[in-house]
Amino acid sequence: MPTFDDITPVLDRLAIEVPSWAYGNSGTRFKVFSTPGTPRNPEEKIADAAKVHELTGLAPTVALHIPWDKVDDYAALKRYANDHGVDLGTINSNTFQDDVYKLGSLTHIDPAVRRKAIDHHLECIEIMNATGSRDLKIWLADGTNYPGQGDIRTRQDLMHEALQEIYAQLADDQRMVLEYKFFEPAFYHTDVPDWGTSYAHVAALGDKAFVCLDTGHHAPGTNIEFIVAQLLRLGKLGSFDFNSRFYADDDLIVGAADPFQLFRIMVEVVRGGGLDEGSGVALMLDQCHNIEDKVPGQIRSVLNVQEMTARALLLDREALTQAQQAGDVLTANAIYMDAFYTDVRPLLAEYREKRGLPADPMAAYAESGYQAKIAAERVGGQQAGWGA
Ligand code: PSV
Ligand code: MN
Ligand code: MN
Repeated sequence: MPTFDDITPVLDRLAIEVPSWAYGNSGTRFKVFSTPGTPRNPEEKIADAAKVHELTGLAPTVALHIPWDKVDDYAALKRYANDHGVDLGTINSNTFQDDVYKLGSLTHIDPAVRRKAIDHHLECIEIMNATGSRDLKIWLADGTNYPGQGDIRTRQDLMHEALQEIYAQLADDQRMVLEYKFFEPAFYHTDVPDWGTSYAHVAALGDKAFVCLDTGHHAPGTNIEFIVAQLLRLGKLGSFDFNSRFYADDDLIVGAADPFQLFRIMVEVVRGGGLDEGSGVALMLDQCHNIEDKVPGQIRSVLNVQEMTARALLLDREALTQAQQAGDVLTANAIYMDAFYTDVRPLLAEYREKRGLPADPMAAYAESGYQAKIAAERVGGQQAGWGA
């Protein structure tokens, strides 16, 4: 089994991007509860994200969502982030909140609507040029509710054309990541419902297009780590949206519902080179904190990813391969489970202290007074965007 010292170089480069929208108020269609101290603008979301990074060393970048995070001067926003010790990351497009997109955006039958949706993505690329962001992330709410409502096949063709136009505007060092989701808000069919559809589109686009895997976007019981292994094998896993779910797209804290699943995913990420130096696999969170405080919710999340990554790195691969090759089912499974059951928390606490970070970032946050400070300073915080 590797020692903790063996795995620290990989832990040192672990970076988890946090989403700006995790710091805003969010909820369900029943109620959006507001939390004292909720950011009122993109700068305050970035300041909160910077606090997460300051206490964990794990979250150096913040993803923006346009137009939720629209500002006049993106270069200035980048400077603001840098002054706070973080950087701006992925730019997320949004073609799901405008009335005009009721029947689709990049797949809409009306060319004028498709034009508007394409132009929005071109504007996102302009923003990426100003922020220095590498990735444009596209999640489409496009789909239909009733059989016969739209021509599924035509919509695929329209989407391909639209994605091609957007892709053509990417600079050499920029990428597109296309996210899939099996249902919601459309209930009959979704235009990018699964990894295979996303893969087919990004493969047709070219080398700068990849799949984004959101862990909450699969049917219950789906073997997500298999998809991870396959996409890494194909060289097309661009990024993760981490969160956890009990039922649908719950967007709960990653590792909260099923830590073993997170471990299994990280084992495949490690196996497929996703944590190697220069790997193109971006680890991001896509979460909402409906009832818990948002900053410590994000701290908990990045720590959960770190913890399961450490356990995955401790897997004794040599012994595992031997057992697999010998057809020794139970020994192979025991080796796998040994890594999962290894309590790395004390070692991680020590590891953090050695790097000048708090041993317990959750406790450090509670003691920092930050929550009380933002609650006093910020009145009338923003909703994350859902239903806003
Ligand atoms: C909607 O399901 C969603 O959660 C997608 O996962 C996107 O990544 C996110 O919203 C932000 O657009
Ligand atoms: Mn997502
Ligand atoms: Mn989602």
